[in-house]
Amino acid sequence: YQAELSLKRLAPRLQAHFEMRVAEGYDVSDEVQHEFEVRLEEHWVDLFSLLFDLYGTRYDFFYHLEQIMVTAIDAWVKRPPGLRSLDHRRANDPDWFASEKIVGGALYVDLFSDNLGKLSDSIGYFKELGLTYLHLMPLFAVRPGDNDGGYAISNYRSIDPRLGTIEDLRNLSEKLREAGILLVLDFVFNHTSDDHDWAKLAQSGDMEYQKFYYIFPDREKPDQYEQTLREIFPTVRRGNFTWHDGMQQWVWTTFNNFQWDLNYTNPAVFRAMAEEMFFIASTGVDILRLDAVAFIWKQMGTSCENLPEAHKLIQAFNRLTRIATPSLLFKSEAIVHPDDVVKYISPRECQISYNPTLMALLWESLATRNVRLLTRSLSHRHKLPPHTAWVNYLRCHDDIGWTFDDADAAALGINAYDHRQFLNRFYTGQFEGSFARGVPFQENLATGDMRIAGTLASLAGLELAIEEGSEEGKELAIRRMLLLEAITLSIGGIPLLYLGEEWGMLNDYDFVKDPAKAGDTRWIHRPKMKWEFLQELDDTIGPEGGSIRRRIFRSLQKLIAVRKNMHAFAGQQMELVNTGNPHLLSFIRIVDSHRLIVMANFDDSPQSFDGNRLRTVGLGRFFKDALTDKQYGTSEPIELGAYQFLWLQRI
Ligand code: OTU
Repeated sequence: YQAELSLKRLAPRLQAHFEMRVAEGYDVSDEVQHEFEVRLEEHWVDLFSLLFDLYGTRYDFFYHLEQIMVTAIDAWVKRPPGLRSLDHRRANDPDWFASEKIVGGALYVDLFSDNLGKLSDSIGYFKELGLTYLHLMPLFAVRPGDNDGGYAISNYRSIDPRLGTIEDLRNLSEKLREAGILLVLDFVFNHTSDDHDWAKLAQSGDMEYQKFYYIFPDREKPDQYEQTLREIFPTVRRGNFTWHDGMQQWVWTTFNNFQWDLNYTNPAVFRAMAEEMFFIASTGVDILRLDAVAFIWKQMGTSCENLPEAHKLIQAFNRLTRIATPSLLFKSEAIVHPDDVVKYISPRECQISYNPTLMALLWESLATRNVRLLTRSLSHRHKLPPHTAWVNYLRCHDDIGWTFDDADAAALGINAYDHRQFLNRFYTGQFEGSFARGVPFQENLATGDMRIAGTLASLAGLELAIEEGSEEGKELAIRRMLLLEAITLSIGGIPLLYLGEEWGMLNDYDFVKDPAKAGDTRWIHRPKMKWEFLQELDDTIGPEGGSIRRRIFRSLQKLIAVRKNMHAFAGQQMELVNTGNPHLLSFIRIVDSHRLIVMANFDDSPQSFDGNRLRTVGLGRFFKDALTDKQYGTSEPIELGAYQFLWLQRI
């Protein structure tokens, strides 16, 4: 009743706002306005309840509510017609992103192609590799010096001049759309840079903007909060607060000192960030990656991570997009405990999410050569609600953290603390027999905690093998890389490559020469693209000759092409197949009448699987590997070589 009454009271003001925009010359037909109103009706009660829960006790709640709705109207009024027609199509097809045709790639504009203008020239490259989804790492204006790889944004409405202009971004997004490639950009909404206008106003003593952040005159509150907080970047600074000399006050900075956490208990912050979100969306973005979702709400006496209000905030942003930009999806970046990761995933919150648990456990399986923990986790953690999807990846611009569930490990007799210590030793190459060449990220000497940095190839053993000149080592490393890729491409969800992977790029140790990067080991896995690699694709060298890089590129390209051709890889549904062998992972993918069995050997020695176990999975008695066409049957053991995988289909 409250919601309806509020809408009735708001309606004339919203009408007046529409009329004002028409008078200003915006092209708003009755039909366009009507569409907005229909969706507003549909989502109003939800939106109102969310905002009321978050801000209803404020004396000026109704004022903020109106401002927020005006923001949504403007987003719709100014929405380019091309995006509006996309809005129609996708609103009627809530599973549009479940397609097997979607394969993603992520890159840094400057490291890949210098700038946005030149990036358009690479559309042919993306198509050749088979990508249909492109995540550009943050490209907005940033503070001078260290900017955390673009995550310290000083202006969400202008592009870092080294990369181009908003016009360049619009041009690129149009070209990508014509090429059938989705555009993904970050919405870095937990914090701004310390030189964002809001932060500068706060520094100049403006109270209104000091309330945009968490600012404290002394240590009293910070010390109380610290009792229950984790440290995310402990090598940057102990604790979560930074002293600001100019203001003579403490500022909440979960990440770097120059990244100021926004204060979402203030509805003006919600509205201001909604405006920035809609601006970013208007450049033609299909998916927004919601950065650091876990941290956006704080509450004394808690960990200030994954709080119920954080979900409400994202849901409120989601409702706004359903009303004003319905084709836009949210991708959750919650690199936290698996129980918390899934809480962000729903059509009403984030439709898609990174799958950090699968990522970590694939690396875990590679180190242990055993899929028990992976299988256990998949058995109860892979399934998602309808109209949502995992984004499956192996590496990204960030570190690897061992975020598996301690109880999943304990059920198998694995001590989680010890196991993480083992994995850290393994992936930093300190464990006897390790093939990996990773480096520690954010090692916390107080807790013994650390995360791992390094490229896919270096972590999978290619760097060490090249250094040792071991042909066998190189072979095994390449197989490990392709094994992991084959899983993310087939297990259900959107696969996401981190570009450079397709060439087996090794760690780049030169980052230490740049003072703005030297303190952050993640730069080791952010190398510059080397375009000369493309010459190595020359097939006249013969299929068995040529470089390691060519083999990796061509193999990955083939895996992608085969995936995009098999409808069984659409969607999310996946059932594990009991292999009776701790080194072998197997699962079945079923979509309508299409089925496919994936088998993967995580051991470096051959493993055998009783074909009989596949009698009841509906493939028939004879089937073939979609990648090699080799035939198999239920009456014989299926032999898999070191790190071999099969995509088995009916003949
Ligand atoms: C994100 O990651 C970004 O991906 C990082 O590149 C940024 O540095 C950071 O936010 C700040 O913007 O701590 O090590 O989910 O693991 O959000 C990466 C929890 C990070 C964090 C994650 C964060």
